[in-house]
Amino acid sequence: MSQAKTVTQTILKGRVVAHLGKALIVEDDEGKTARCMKRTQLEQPAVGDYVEWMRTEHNAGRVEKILERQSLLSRPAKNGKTRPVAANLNQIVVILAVKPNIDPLLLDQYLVACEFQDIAPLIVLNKIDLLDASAREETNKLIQIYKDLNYEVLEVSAKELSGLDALRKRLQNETSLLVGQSGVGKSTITNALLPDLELQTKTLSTASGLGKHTTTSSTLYKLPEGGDIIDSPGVNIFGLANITEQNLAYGFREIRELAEQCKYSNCLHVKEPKCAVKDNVANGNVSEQRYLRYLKLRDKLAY
Ligand SMILES: Nc1nc2c(ncn2[C@@H]2O[C@H](COP(=O)(O)OP(=O)(O)O)[C@@H](O)[C@H]2O)c(=O)[nH]1
Ligand SMILES: [Mg+2]
Ligand SMILES: [Zn+2]
Repeated sequence: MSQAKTVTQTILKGRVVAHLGKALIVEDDEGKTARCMKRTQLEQPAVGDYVEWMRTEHNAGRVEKILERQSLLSRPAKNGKTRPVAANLNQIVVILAVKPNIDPLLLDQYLVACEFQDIAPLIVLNKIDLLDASAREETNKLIQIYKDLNYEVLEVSAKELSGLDALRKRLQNETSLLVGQSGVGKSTITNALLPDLELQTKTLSTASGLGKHTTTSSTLYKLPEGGDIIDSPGVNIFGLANITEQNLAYGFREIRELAEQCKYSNCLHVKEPKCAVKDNVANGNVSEQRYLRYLKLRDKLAY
């Protein structure tokens, strides 16, 4: 051998900031981005993952390793598999619009998913500017149920830019995912929180080489105050797909807490005798509305 090939590839540290089908955008410590593929054997990286990668070309590379995750949010995919949506999330921001109305069943479904994935939820009520006195009263009643369960609830108007400072504070230095039905104001809120959204989007499209950044991809945006928002268009259906009857019960905080007082350790709080949950619904300690939604969601489980 005339000359041994000793090209030592430098291992770089980075974070996955966008996921576009097969390609990933990885950002290095200096904020520079590269379009990456993953090593063939490697499991699918998710947006938010901290990774080790190697440069293969000027602006391209290969992800070699996924560093330990604090959390991973997945959603159901074809043939019973799951797809990673976002990694290292600290919180899920559930956005609801007070008008035309809050859908409490959907809220509970989101909260169950958060409890199940062990990611802290933050409830944000948007369009507060549209509340009239009677709707205000109704909203307060509903929200009190969640405050009593120690859920944090913020009220904002993305349109009038009110309540946003409190929200910014709660997002600072966290990695958050915004979820909510179409039309509740996710985009309006994101725009208000990210003054340089357009620039960040442009940087990512350049890095992806795809020209226009596709809306079907998951993307991580940086908040000016520190912290990130992950935007994942397909995430609204992350719902109840992996959730069993037992997990659903676990996802209702008040039910989880009372379950150990039920006569049967496998009590599902439906028809079983000596059920502490039903007793507490009867005596008013547990919100009957929540309990009825628990039963409704049970019916929705695909079993
Ligand atoms: N009155 C009012 N309208 C809002 C507010 N936030 C968003 N909207 C409007 O609600 C509609 C849907 O908002 P958008 O951000 O696109 O919702 P998304 O589908 O969740 O992204 C738009 O017409 C917004 O202008 C708000 O705080 N108050
Ligand atoms: Mg939108
Ligand atoms: Zn029970």
